[in-house]
Amino acid sequence: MNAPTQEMQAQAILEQAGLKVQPLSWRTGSQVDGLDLTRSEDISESTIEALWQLLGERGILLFRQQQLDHDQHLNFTRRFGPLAKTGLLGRHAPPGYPDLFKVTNIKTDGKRSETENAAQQWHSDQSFMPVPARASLLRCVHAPAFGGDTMFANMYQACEALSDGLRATLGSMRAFHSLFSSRTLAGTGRRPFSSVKEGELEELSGTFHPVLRRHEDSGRLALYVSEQMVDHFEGWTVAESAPLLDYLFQLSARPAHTYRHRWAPGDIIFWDNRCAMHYAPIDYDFDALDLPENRRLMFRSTLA
Ligand SMILES: O=C(O)CCC(=O)C(=O)O
Ligand SMILES: [Fe+2]
Repeated sequence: MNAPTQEMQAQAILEQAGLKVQPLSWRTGSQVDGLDLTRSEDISESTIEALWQLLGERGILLFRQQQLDHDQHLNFTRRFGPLAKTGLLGRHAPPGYPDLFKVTNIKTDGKRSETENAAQQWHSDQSFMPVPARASLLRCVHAPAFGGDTMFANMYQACEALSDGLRATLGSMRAFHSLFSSRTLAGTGRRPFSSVKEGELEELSGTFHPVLRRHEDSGRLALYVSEQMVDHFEGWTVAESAPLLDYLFQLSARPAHTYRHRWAPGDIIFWDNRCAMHYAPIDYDFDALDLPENRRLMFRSTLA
């Protein structure tokens, strides 16, 4: 079945259930209105399946004006499957909720937050693990008065934009994903998790994944390399890989392949890590984090 058909089918099921579905951009993202996520147990199985199917086509789903607490956030997430192990992110969980990841720039006792810049480069969550997270749900509690956006890239579109020749070549290649790739260090000058201790590094030692991956639900091919995690192809040196990787990163981040979200408290974005990447540009005054108008507070749940 081709993509538009699956997408239209999912959308029709949601509309029959009384929901409104609107595209966020031409190819990426849909806003779904009419659901009350505080009562996710009341959402029918067919609606959950259609949401999942639409997510696999559109890469992200946006729900607005949802005032969820942590339990409601996790209950909604669990409707789609088991939660991912948080691993190292567990240290950034709110008290009593080990399955949530707190992303904030709010200081604690005058100390800067380790997650203030959690998405400093394009990435797909947990791609450095042998079995990465399928999807993530990020809920906005506070957003800066301006900026604090998150960008999403449609990796199906990136794959479709390749020539047949390059797509065929990439189809037989694998790339090495690691949280401490030389690109991360070069791009930002610092490790994303500065407090990682010896012994925890094993979890982060990295792994190979195919450069093109077939999405298990949609059946479509997506490009699967990211600036934050990938610095070389299997059997290639970092220097040899760099030009082709640079090309692929630039291709995937083309404006026509992306959607940029301006957050409002109550927004929840559900993204599919198998076909979308994300990145949070620092587009507000990062030197004035003490100002209330710069406060950013989000919580993420993650599907295994
Ligand atoms: O801060 C953001 O907008 C995204 C953070 C992030 O990468 C994540 O929660 O996975
Ligand atoms: Fe992320």
